[in-house]
Amino acid sequence: MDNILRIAVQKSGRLSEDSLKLIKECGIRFDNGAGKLKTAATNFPAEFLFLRDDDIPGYVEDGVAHLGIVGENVAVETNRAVDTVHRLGFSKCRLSIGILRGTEYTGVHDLAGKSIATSYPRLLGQYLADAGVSAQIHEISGSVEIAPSIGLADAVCDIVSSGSTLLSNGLKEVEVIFRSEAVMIAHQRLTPAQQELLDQLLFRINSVQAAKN
Ligand code: PRT
Ligand code: ZN
Repeated sequence: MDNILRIAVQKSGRLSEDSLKLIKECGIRFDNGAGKLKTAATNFPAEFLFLRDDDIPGYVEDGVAHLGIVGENVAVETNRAVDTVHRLGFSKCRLSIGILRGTEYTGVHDLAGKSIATSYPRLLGQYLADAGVSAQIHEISGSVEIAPSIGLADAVCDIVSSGSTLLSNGLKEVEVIFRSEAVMIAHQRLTPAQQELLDQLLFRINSVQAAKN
């Protein structure tokens, strides 16, 4: 299995469609029959694994997958030993702090002593440490935006795209702490044959991206 690239992509979610589109634009053909967890390319030595996005960095670190496509937010938060080899330009979003709309806010120091609900404790913790602010991080895995209105936390730190989720939960965005897009991550100990295949793939991705600009 030395001369095949195993590429992990999100099974179903906001990254899936654009990830598969990019692969197709690179001229790589495969059959992604509904519900399949693994499929082989028919005209390139690659296999695709369809996984939850949160699991992809760990698989790439372990070498179960050689490459993966994930949001940079997930790549950084999971803190796995992988290399980011390319920025892909889709699934752009930001990780932001939001507070209840009626609350006065003059700057990040207003968060001192407050509790902030998030699924991104590492990124938030780093941001607060850099800002010299001591706040309580309340880790929750989903429906983060509801936390302030039900009294679970004073603020949230979550992914924002259009801003409509914040708005509909009575929140306002007060700090952007991280800007993200989809990235390609790679295992750190590829064989020379796999590295050669990765170079070929990156060459094709660059050509696809150049044609769009
Ligand atoms: O099932 P699996 O674990 O694989 O997927 P998931 O549900 O964890 O992730 P998914 O598919 O929601 O998102 C995958 C990646 O897409 C994220 O890691 C981000 O890099 C990127 N992305 C881009 C987004 C958004 N835009 C986005 N809007 N991820 C999440 N959101 C959510 C956000 O959490 C919030 O609830 O959408 C809401 C905010 O959207 P707006 O438009 O109302 O601001
Ligand atoms: Zn996920």
